[in-house]
Amino acid sequence: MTARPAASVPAGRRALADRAARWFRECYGREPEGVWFTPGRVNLVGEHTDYNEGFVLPFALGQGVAAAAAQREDGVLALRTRRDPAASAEIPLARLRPGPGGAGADGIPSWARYPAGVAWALLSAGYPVGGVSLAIDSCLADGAGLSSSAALECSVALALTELEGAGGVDGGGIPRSGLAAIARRAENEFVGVPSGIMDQSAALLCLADHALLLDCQSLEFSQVPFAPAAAGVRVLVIDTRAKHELTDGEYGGRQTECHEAARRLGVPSLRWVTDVSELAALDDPVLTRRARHVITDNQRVQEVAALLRSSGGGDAPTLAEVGALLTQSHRSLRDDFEVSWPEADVAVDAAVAAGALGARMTGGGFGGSAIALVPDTSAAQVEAAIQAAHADRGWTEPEFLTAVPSDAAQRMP
Ligand code: GAF
Repeated sequence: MTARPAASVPAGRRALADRAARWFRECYGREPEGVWFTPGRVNLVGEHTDYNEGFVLPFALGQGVAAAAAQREDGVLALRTRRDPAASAEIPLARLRPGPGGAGADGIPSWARYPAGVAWALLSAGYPVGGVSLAIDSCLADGAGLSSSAALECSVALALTELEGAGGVDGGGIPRSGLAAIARRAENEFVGVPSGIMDQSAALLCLADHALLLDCQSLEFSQVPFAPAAAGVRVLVIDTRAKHELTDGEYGGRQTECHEAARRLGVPSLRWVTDVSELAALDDPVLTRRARHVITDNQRVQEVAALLRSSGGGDAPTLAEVGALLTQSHRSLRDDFEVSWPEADVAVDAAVAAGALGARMTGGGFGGSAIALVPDTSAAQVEAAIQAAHADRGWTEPEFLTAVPSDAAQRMP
């Protein structure tokens, strides 16, 4: 199934795109040829399952990253970000290659490795890329675990492919799922972050009022109706303000453990294990816990998707069942996979005690955001309870955002 973003443009996207175009004019003294917007994502359920060839169920946010771009004649990739105007880069395309250890081109700011990696991955896959000036702007907090890196990669990937012609992406040149794989390759091989395929797929394939059910083995996907607002329920995103970084080794460590568990079980990946009783064959307690999380979260993805489908996007009783599964997922990530962090654990407990239908960390873990499924009537008390629980511990005040399931990346009309 292909995903086509709707033609309408929400006001927040328009405002960000206009700001990115102004930033482009300030940087380069000319008009951009186009602006591409890519959303961040929330993963509803199915965490650390993507690199185990399992299932995920993310949806796209209204918030994201915009890239304003225009071609240039000198074969240079010029990069500017409004977040950090001093951290600019000008890289001759002919000199792009992954550095030792996957660090990317020497001497370029760390944020610029993502767009540079995308240009390198497109060239490596045989697609033409000419000189381009890019001006980036964002309304997503960095390090909040909402996939700002994938949003940056995918905005740049769309800009480079569409400026180069050859059909671009929505003109039929490269399928969106193929572009997701290229953006992931940029992150894995050029930047050196060993992420799975979920975030880039969400950025490029999601539909408004739906979550994306993605089989990370076959890469087949389908759209699952998810419209909690119709039932008076919201997805509250809690940025715990504990910064999330995938480069710090813990994320890669979990991958190694999962691959080792699969090897000892004699299967190509943990996707092939569907019953926790099969884990009796593992004699290592840590590997058993890691594998149990992956197996049970794959099951929870299927259960949540079935519940949402059967209720046409989630009525109130169904969302209560979904909420219970989200809280189970959090416990599994906390106790079996051990990737949650204190601020998320406290936020989840406080949210559920104050009336949330369920809550869990979202994304890679070790910092970032949690989500809570909250009836509108309890929203104020849930936010207040989380705020108070954090204040009692002397932690930075969390930030809240209501997540609206939104369309994937688009060229701004
Ligand atoms: C990060 C990664 F980038 C994803 O690929 C995924 O593994 C996620 O952590 C955990 O589910 O967002």
